[in-house]
Amino acid sequence: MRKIALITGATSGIGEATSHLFAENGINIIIAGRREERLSVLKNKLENKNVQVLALCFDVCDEAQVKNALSNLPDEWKNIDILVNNAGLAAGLNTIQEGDISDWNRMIDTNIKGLLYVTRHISPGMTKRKRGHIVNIGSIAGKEVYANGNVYCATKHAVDALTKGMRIDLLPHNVRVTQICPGAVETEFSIVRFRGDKSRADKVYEGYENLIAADIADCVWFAVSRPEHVNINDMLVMPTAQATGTLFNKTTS
Ligand code: NDP
Ligand code: 8X3
Repeated sequence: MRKIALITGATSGIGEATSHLFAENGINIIIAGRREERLSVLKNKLENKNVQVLALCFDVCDEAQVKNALSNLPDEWKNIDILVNNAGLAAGLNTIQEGDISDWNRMIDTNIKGLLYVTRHISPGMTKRKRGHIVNIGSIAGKEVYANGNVYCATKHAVDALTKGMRIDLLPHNVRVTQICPGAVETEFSIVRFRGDKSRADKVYEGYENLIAADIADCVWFAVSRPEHVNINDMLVMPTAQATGTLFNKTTS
């Protein structure tokens, strides 16, 4: 029987690339995000790869929406084998003393509380069935802290801690828990961070070869396709030209 995966943040970047790779490997997928039109286009593309797709439009920050979407799944979609907690964002890049409190709330609500809400609704099915795999998308920002990254880094450090906590709590239930921590991946991430300022976003990726979303999708697929007795705990995946959150080997400045 085909496995079922739920991928949050499937409308763009890493989540979208992971959805394609899962479909190519015969996984039926629940794709989730807030942008309905994108979900519908992606659903069609994935169905052309001969898998079943369910599109769920909800905001991970809104616990009522998460509950409504995930507690009313059709029977054939209830037994989720793989949860990829990918939805996330950075908002702004500011010192703590100049930080925008609404940016802080968005990052905390999405990257921490959203991940928790989705996990809380999906993990009981996994513990009941005594199988499942949760993959959290962390970041280099969850391993170190860089200037002006304060709250985003804190949210990704929280993902790091939650991944470890989940692994301990789910241990008796045979549920695997993995964290994938990317360095710089060119997606819509920086466009969102800089509120649609595309030229500022483009500069983040200038002068070196950044990762692309498919590189991270490969890592997610590697983790979930290991034999059942193997758990990939944590993968920190950087561009060859990036050593730390902020140190790059750039050919141009
Ligand atoms: P994108 O901006 O391209 O994609 C982010 C995805 O998250 C979108 O599909 C978006 O969908 C979804 N999302 C954001 N907020 C919400 C919300 N409130 N409810 C539901 N879905 C939401 O960025 P990436 O693909 O790069 O980001 C994916 C993950 O990877 C994030 O957790 C990010 O922190 C992490 N990451 C990214 C790195 C990078 O350099 N790009 C490096 C390290 C980690 P929609 O807008 O339709 O809701
Ligand atoms: C996204 C990468 O370097 O902006 O998590 O923190 S970074």
